[in-house]
Amino acid sequence: MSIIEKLQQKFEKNALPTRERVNRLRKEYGDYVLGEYTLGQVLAGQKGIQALLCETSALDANEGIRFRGYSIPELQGLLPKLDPNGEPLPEGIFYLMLMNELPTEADVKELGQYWVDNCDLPGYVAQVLSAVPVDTHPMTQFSIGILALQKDSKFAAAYNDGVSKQEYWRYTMMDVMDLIAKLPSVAAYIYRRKYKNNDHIAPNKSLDWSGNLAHMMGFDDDGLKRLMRLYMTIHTDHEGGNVSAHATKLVASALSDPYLSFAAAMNGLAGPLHGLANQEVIRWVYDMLKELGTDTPSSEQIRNYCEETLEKGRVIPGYGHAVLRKTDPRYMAQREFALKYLPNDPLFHTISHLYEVVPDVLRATGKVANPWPNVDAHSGTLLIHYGLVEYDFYTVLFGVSRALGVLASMVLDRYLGLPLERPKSFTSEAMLAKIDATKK
Ligand code: HAX
Repeated sequence: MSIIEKLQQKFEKNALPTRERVNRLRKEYGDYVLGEYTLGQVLAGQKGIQALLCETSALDANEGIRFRGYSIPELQGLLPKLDPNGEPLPEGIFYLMLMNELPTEADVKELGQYWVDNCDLPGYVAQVLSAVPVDTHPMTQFSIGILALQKDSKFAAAYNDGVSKQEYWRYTMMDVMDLIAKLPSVAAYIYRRKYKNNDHIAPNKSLDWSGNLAHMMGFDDDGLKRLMRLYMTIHTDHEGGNVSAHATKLVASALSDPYLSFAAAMNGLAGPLHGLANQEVIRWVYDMLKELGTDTPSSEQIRNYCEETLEKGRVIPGYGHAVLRKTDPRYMAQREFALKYLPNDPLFHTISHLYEVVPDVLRATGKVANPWPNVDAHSGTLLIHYGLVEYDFYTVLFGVSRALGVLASMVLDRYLGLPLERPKSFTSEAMLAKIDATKK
């Protein structure tokens, strides 16, 4: 039996109770009132409105993310690792999110082997990427590379052949496995072309998925490989409503295949209020250090610089969150990594210093709902430490990881037969008229 058939067999068995539960909710509780929502919430970006089903992870405002019920510190102990003192393998968190079951070492090894064995890019993808101006933002190139791969979608081909809707999830899973296998190669191709004179590096298929990504980008030291395993694990999923996860769900709900759906997610991740914040943090910190003329600014200098940023009508990148109301546990996981492996790094000290100063500055505005750092406040400093200094590339790495969560969800959504998403919109004129009518 192939690994895909094995995964499908296990998935069907493990996902059946979820399908039964969702069908029960549909049949028996369709008229259950979830809550009321206000016009204010809609105009604030639908914040706090529970309107999406997502099983792979759940986000608590104070505690942070749990993947299938497990927190990041718990998973650091429970997921298989290459080295007992190292970081978990992201293959394991994908398996957990997809199967709702912790993987064995053998599960993770088999999955990772499939991904690296299938990482080679078709020649036409390299041709498409080579035609893009090299100064095009890496996230735009990433989205183009993903779309170029769509030609080989097994879901799209099966749909064209008239496959039954009961079988959609099987072809979705095949595409998901192929796409995840190829994303590190797309990312590495863009990286080597843009920053390393188009000098490409062949995959090393004896490495794990993250290790091979680091290798193809040109980093063969243990440090970056170790960091990649943590990075690729913690950026995977953040429940269903964030822009990249929701974009995947929305586009997939039209029965678009995983390539089309995931490219949409990446276009959302490329926004500065979402994933692009990881490059913006480093850009903003470097601008600050340059303007202040020091690598070790005082708290007062940092405070003044933050206030200037706010006065200019800009945000302080890496701080704030639409759901979280405490420090992001993904920030803390990276901080612990830094304390363990790079405690004397000067940029890490600046990032830690910001953590002491920025929350008070944001609180003083009186309007910021969450003054604490999010995942993006910390990731750049770790990458820079290991020599990955091209910060406009960072969101691509976030994107490679995000695939694991949103595409695991997509397989499940197809299995559950979730319908087309189609909320109702209104015009402001009609809304005011409606409100006026209720006052009469
Ligand atoms: N700096 C300055 N102002 C901020 C701020 C920050 N870091 N965070 C929030 N605010 C402002 C908002 O811009 C908003 O101002 P206006 O009323 O003038 O429009 C006000 O505070 C209220 O916003 P909020 O309710 O606290 O936050 P939202 O839910 O609207 O937005 C954001 C959440 C993450 C977009 C926001 O906090 C932000 O812009 N942060 C900086 C960018 C960032 O780090 N993004 C990454 C978030 C995590 C993520 O998705 N990673 O991929």
